[in-house]
Amino acid sequence: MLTCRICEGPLREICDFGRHPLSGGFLRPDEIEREFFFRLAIGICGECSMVQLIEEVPRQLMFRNDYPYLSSGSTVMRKHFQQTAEYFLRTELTGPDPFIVELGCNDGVMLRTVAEAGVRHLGVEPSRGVADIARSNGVRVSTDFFQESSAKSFYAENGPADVVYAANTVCHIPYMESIFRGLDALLAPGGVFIFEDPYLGDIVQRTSFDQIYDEHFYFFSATSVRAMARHFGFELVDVERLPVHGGEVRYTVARAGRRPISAAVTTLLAEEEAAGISDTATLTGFVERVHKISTDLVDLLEKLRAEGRTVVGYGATQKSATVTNFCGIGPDLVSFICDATPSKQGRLAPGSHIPVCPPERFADPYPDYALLFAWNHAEEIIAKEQKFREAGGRWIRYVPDVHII
Ligand code: DWN
Ligand code: SAH
Ligand code: ZN
Repeated sequence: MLTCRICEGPLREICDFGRHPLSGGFLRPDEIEREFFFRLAIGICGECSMVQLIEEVPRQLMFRNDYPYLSSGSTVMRKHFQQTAEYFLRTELTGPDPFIVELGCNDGVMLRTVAEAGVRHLGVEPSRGVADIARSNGVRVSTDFFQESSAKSFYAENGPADVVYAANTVCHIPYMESIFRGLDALLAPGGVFIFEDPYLGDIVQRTSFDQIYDEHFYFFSATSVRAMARHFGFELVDVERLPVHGGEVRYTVARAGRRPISAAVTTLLAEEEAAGISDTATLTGFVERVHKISTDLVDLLEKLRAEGRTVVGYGATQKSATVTNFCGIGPDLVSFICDATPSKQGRLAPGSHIPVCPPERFADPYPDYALLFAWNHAEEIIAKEQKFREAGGRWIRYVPDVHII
């Protein structure tokens, strides 16, 4: 029997997406032969409602020295994290000598504002390449994985943390028992653990199935996070919905009984109950819509190819690995993908082996259609690439359904 990675309750499989590569595995041509694959499938726990991957990919394969994602690549996200830092500086970090720890600080997009304010901080970032960029931005970083053992040494060296924060990182960590033991060791008695991740409610409602890939192990809801916090002796005390990355929730967790539970928690729990977020019918409906998107997208791309239209991808996102590999989209349907990240350029996208090119290739000449893989950055990218529209180009989106804009 499959069991839940949080509470060991029975896990029921919801959807099998088939064989998938590492979503961050951008390849040189000589690496194709050795490409790693695993079974991408999700299930839901009958006890705690946590939606999770069924197979776990070893962390050292994903979070490597050459981890490709740079958090500062979007103006909207830079602003989001600057505002987040400013919010912490004026709320939780106002004591005599406050201390904040960030898990998965990446290139220092959030902590650089904290560092500039002269506040004690520590970024925990196992991917050395991005950790080095954070250091060059004046951020103090440990390249350990956060877990019970490293958390205990952070405490021994720095004392208690007022805030432990993580964006788009907690959902990447299967070993949650070790994380909560680490939090118990590191957090001040009245400290808080604040984390934000893609929200199951938005994934289901928008059919953003491309949020499901190797690194995203958990798909959180207020219902499952409340149960998880309880299971490890903590309590969910606040939630806030965020518009970034296609819809996220920021959860605040404290030691049980230390903070009042906000009305927002009660409201979101009630909304999830009313929407039947963990019901079989809801999840079956989601899977049916995923199959429809896949068929519609491939039909559209094949029709455009038959008409002799040119189609390229925009944004070599890790999400796009799920779309290309699940739908079976290769260089015959999407000739290349433009992406501003230097380390992805000149490589082949995982599994699909679609070449990744610098954004300058986009206008040289403009294609007839651009498939917007970075749909979560739509506003920013469409504004930046206004000339494409003016030249008669059209964007293709596939979330919440396949449409041309
Ligand atoms: O959870 C995760 C999120 C935070 O980041 C990680 N597991 C991995 C990664 O996921 P992703 O690759 O799906 O994230 P994004 O933010 O959707 O990626 C956007 C991609 O598009 C980047 O490669 C940068 C690129 N881009 C671009 O070329 N021009 C982005 C913008 C805004 C642009 O103007
Ligand atoms: N916080 C950034 C980066 C998210 S990508 C943002 O929101 O844009 C996820 C990051 O988590 C990667 O940089 C990865 O190296 C890091 N990570 C993965 N496992 C971790 C762990 N156990 N402890 C700390 N960081 C981890
Ligand atoms: Zn469970």
